[in-house]
Amino acid sequence: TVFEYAPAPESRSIVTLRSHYGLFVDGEFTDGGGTPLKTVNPATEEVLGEVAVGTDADVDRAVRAARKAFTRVWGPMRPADRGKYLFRIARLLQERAREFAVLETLDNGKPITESRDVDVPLAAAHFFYHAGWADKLEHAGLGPAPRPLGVAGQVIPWNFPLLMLAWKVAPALAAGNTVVLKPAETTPLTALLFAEVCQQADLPPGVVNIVTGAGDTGRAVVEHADVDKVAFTGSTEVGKQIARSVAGTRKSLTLELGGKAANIVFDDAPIDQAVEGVVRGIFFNQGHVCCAGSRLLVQESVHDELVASLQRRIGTLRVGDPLDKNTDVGAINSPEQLARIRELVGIGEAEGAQVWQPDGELPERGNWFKPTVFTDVTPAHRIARDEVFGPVLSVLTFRTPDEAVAKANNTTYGLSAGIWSEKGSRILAVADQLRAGVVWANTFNQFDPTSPFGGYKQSGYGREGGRTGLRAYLKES
Ligand code: TXE
Repeated sequence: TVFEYAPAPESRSIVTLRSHYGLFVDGEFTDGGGTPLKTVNPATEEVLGEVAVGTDADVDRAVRAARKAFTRVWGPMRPADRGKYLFRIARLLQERAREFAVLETLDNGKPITESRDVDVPLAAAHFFYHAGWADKLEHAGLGPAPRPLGVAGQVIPWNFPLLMLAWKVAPALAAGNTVVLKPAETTPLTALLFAEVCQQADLPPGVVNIVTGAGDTGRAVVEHADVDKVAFTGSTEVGKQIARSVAGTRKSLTLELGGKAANIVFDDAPIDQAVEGVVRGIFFNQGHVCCAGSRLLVQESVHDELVASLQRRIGTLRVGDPLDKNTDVGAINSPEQLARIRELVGIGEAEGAQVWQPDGELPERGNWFKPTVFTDVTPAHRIARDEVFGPVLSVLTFRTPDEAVAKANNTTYGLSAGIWSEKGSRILAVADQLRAGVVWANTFNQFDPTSPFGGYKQSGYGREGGRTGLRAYLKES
């Protein structure tokens, strides 16, 4: 299909790294007032480049550029013309797919097969999908004359840098808004390459502004008085701070926060297929996934068989060089994240769960963590409750469907869940009772721009993707 246009990346020589990267404001790359940050390849510890840091004044410049573009150009533009720009961006993402994939892998540490086959094609798919919406919003059942909100301030994390940008920017632009986006401090490079794509597409200056920096820059975006809408994906802790700071303003807010998903395997599930799904559910992207299947709930009668097959399969996973096409598990994105994973794993051992890791050496340089499985886990253990955001699976058991549902819902989060069973009626009955924004059946971690994604409880509020996702960027009248 058209989205599968992504030739195999050869090597990092396809990307040209710069020693210094600027902010993208009003259609141009400019310097930032803060002390620049270094962005590092987590697999080698090599410094990839120095990146400008946006101050409050830089964020203000970006918001003013976005406001001007909204008022004068993007807002008044014919919706069909906005759609053409989105199509152009989508095509350029496909044409430059290799470059985006290699750059994403260098900056983030994820396996090249994932950035090549998942992140980049899905980012392009998001722009294609939303390009189609631009001139059809009045037919979307969102009220008689849906209008854009204005300037969107968007803050994104480091686990899917380009894809999270696409989830935020594509619907905002399709609905007629302009944006100021702050990428995560450890993974700014594909957002800056995206800025080049905006220039290449002749997108009017100020429609998309990218302001790099850390939490202070993010806070400046969120708190800017002339921002109409805030969209955030990141930690629950920062999400709560943002909700507090936005409360009492006229801004609208969507939050996509953490998760602790249950992957429920019934005794009638095809075991081999379930093992693949459980492995994909937790080790995809090193487990740096908000909807990762980090709690395996397995029916007691098949526990031993499933855990044994799981361990055999994990033993075949290759951990290492993210640019190698045979790699299954790449590098942990930052030393800070590695420290968080180590701490929680240490707590898991101290609390009495049994830890298992496959044999094999990890590379000496860089941030690495072996695929890890905890058994003998109880619902009270921290590793059963806290988001690890790493390649760490906790295995719990259940006897009846009711017990599975109760344990799956026994979490402060509610982003996703998985069910493995041959029985359709059981899948439907259990799915109905799970308090999770997405429930997968006999599969896991499937994404599509047409499907709304978002959470219950402390996983946040609002949805991204599909018709529902557009609501977050429209005044419905
Ligand atoms: O997140 P932060 P961190 C979870 C995961 C992980 C933990 C910490 O459990 O271990 O969070 O990760 C910007 N105002 N998730 O510290 O700090 C920041 O610069 C505005 C789950 O990286 O939330 C970055 O761009 N912005 C999650 C973004 O917020 C602020 C993905 C996310 O960083 C800010 C990431 C502030 N006060 C982590 N402080 C998911 N849902 O997928 C920071 N930022």
